[in-house]
Amino acid sequence: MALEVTTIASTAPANAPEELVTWVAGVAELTKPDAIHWCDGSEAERDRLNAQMVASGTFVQLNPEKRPNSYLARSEPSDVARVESRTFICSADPDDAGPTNNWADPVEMKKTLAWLFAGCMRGRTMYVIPFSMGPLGGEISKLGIEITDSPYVVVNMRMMTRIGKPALDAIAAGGTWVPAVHSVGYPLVDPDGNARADVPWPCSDEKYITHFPETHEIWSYGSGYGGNALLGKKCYALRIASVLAREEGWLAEHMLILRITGPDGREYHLTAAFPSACGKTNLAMLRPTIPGWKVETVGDDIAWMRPGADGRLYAINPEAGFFGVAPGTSEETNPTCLHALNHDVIFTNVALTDDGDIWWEGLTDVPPDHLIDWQGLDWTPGCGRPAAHPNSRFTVHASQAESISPDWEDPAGVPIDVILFGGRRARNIPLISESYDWEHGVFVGATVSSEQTAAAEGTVGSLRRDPFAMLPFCGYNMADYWAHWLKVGLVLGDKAPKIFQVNWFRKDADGKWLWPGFGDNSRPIEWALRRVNGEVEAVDAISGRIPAPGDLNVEGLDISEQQLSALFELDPDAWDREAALTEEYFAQFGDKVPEALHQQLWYLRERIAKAQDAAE
Ligand code: O2Y
Ligand code: MN
Repeated sequence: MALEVTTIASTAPANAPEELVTWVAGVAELTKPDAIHWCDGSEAERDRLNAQMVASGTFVQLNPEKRPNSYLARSEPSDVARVESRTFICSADPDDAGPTNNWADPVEMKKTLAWLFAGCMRGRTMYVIPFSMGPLGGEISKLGIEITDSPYVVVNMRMMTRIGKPALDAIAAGGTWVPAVHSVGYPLVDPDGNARADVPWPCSDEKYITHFPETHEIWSYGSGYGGNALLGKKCYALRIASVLAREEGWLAEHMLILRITGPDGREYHLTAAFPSACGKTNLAMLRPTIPGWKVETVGDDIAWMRPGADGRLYAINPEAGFFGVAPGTSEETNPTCLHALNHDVIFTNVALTDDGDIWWEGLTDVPPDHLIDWQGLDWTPGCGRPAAHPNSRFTVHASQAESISPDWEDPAGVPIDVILFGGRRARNIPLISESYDWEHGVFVGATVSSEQTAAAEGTVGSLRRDPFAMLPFCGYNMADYWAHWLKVGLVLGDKAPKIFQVNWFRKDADGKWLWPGFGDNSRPIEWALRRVNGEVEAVDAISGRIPAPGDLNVEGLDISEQQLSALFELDPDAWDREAALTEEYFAQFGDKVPEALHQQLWYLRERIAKAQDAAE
C-alpha cells in the first residue's frame, strides 16, 4: 500500500532539511512506493541489500574463496548500456542543447515524466541516497540526492560515490544539492492493486534519461544499467556539472587523471580525454616501461578542474570507484586493474565459471570448457556467442587499485601540467603532437575524431567526431562549451597546462600497428613532460609541434627508424581533406563556433599549404 505523506516525513533522518523532506515526499506521492529507506551508507546496510538481492535472484554471490564479497548481476538483454538515443537535454531553447544533443521541451518532458513516474514504484522500496561527488567538504566537490527504486543502484552508488550520513550532514549544514530521480519503471502493483512478481533485472522497454540544465535536475526512467541509473556519473558529473562549470567558471571533463613521478622525484599531473574504445582504463593504470618513472591513478574517467589561488588548474576525481569494461582486461593488458578485482566487486553481465568465479573474453587465452554466459545460458567454446557481454562491467572502489595515488582524495585536487586528447586513428594523426597554444589545443580537442570499433555505436571503421570525448556528455551546446574552454584559457594565461594530441593506434600500409601501446605509452608522455620542463626542442609541423629526431625515448624498444618516422608522417594532402571535413563539421554549429576556432582552421590550412609547397 502506498505511503501517507505524514508517514513519508517520519521516515526522514532528524537533520534532513525541510526542503529535502518536502521534495522526497513529493516524489513518493508521485511514485507511490511501499516503503522509504534513507541510505546511511553503512556496511550493515550494504550487506543487507546484497543479501536481499541474492535472495531475489538479482545477484549471484561468487565463490568467497576465489572472489570474496563479490557478486554477479545479469541484466535484461534490452538493458546493457547507456542509450544515447534516449538521453535528452531539456533546455527551454533548443539552441542551448545544440545539434549534438537530443533536445526536448522541458515543459513537455515534465508532463511525460509525470505520467511515467506516476505509481512507478508501487510495491517497491524507494531509496533516498545522499551523495557527494568528490571528497566531502572539498571546494570543488558537490552534493546530490538520488532517489531510486533499485537496490542494485544503491550498492553501486556506494562504491562509485560517497553516500550516506556524511553527505546528508553536509546538506543539512546548508550545502546545495542536485536532485536526481531514478526508477527502473517496473512497478509490482498496478493502479487497481493487482500484484505481479518481481524479476531479477526489472526495467522498462521505454527509457528516458533526462537532464534539465536550467533547474539542474536529473530524471531517469526505465533502465537499471550503468550510466542510465548511477546518476552521479555521466548524468551529474558530466552533463549537469558541465552546465554548473560554465556558470561558475570551471571545467567538468570526461578525463582520467594521473600523477607521474620522474626519476628525479619531480611530480607532474596529467588529464586525458579519450573517446570509447581507446584504452582509457589501461592508461589510467599505466605501468611505464621507462626505468625510473612512476605512474599513479587519481581518476579513471572524470575530472573536475578549477583554477586555484595560485592561478594553476587543479583537478579532482569526483568519483570514488571504477565502473569499467571487463572484456579485454587481463594480466597482459592491465594487471593493475585485474588485481583490483580480487575482492569486493560487483560484476555485471560477465560469465560465471563452474567453480563460482568470473570470466570474460580476453581474460585468459584459453577459455574454460564450460561457463554460464551473461544471459544465464550454458556456454562452451566455439558455441558462437560471447560468454560475457561486450559492455559487461565491474564496479570496484578506487582504493583497491594498487596504482591509486595517496592524494587521490585530496579535496584541493592536483595541479595539472598536461592535458592529452586522444583518438583511434589508423592514419594522419601522429603519435604525439603539442598544441601551439591554448587556442590551438581547444581546436584540437574540438575536432577529435575516432574510428569506431565493434563495441561502439556506428559502423566499424567509420570516423566519429567526439569533441573533448564529450559528445554524449555535454549538457549544453557544444560550441558554447568550446567558447567556455577558451574563456578558462584566458583566466589561466601562462599558467595553463600544455595541451597535446596523442594517437596510439596508427597503422602501416599493411594494417599492422606501428606503436606497441600499453606501458610504452609512457614514452610519448615522457616527451610531453620534458617539453613542460623546457628540456627538449620540438619541430613545428602541420598538426602541432612534434619530437625532434632522437628525442622520443625508444631505448629498449624493438622499433625501426622507418616505423618511427611513419608514426609522425603528415601527408599535407590528407590533412587538406581533413581540414575540409572540419569546415563542414563546424558548419552544423552555425554562428556559435567561436571566431578563435575559425582562426585556428585558417592557421592549420596555412601550415598545410606551406607543407604542400615544400613537397613540390
Ligand atoms: O554503458 C554504460 O552504462 C557505461 S558507460 C561508461 C562507464 C564508465 C566509464 N565511461 C563510460 C563511457 O561511456 O564513457
Ligand atoms: Mn567514460
